[in-house]
Amino acid sequence: MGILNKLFGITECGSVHGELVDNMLELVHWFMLILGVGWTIFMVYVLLRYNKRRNPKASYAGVQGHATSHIEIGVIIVELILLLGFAFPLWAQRVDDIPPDADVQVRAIAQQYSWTFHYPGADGRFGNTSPFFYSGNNPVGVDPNDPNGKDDVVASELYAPLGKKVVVGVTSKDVIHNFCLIRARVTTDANPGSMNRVWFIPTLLGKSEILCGQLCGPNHGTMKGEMTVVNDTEFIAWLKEQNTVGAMAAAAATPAPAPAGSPGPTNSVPPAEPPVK
Ligand SMILES: [Cu+2]
Repeated sequence: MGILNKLFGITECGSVHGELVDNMLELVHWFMLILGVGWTIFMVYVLLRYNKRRNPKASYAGVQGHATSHIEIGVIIVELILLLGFAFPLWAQRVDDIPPDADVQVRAIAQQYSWTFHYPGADGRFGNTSPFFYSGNNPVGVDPNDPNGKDDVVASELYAPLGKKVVVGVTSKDVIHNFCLIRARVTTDANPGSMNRVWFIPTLLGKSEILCGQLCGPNHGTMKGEMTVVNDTEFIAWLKEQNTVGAMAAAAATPAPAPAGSPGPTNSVPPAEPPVK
């Protein structure tokens, strides 16, 4: 990691492409540092050189040379190269060049103020989803009549296998949020009614934070999720332990008796919503 990135306390990078993001960040910080120091020196020089005592009479002609214009044009050229040469292509690779052979497909569904994750399950196919199907027992809005959706996995955490291509589809149930995975150096808005996709290859095992990167309401600051990167076998084992859409629907249809020793009746589960045509 570059000196300035380290100085500013940037989170350790945990994705393959993240090095490129960090390099650009380091470069931009150096560029801004040079500009900031340069302009500060120039300002101090102007204050001393053109003070009232040394220049009792104002110059009506002003600056005659073109040095500052040349510096300005130079700065614009460097900024254009940074933006068009590095930033745009890097971003396009994350959001446009989605690999068709992704190892893991997952959807991150934002709501005030939490994240829910939706995996396609053993068949590798997501069930059809619609905002009309969102309910307490169907937090990812899978069509209850779609057979592809029965084995879909619902989780409150994001798990990802190390070194694999992970594609995250991001959407929202209510307002605009932002899926911000700092360690993996990816972020994209969560907009209701659309699915923004972004992808990465995790390179660091362990847990890291998922933040909401858009001011989405009074408790925006508490809207945190967690990503855990594990090895392949642990990932498959974890996936098997999670709730499925089919199991949640079945549990809702037949309320289980209260477990022995439980403190009285629990909150009743509302009946499933009728399918919307
Ligand atoms: Cu949010």
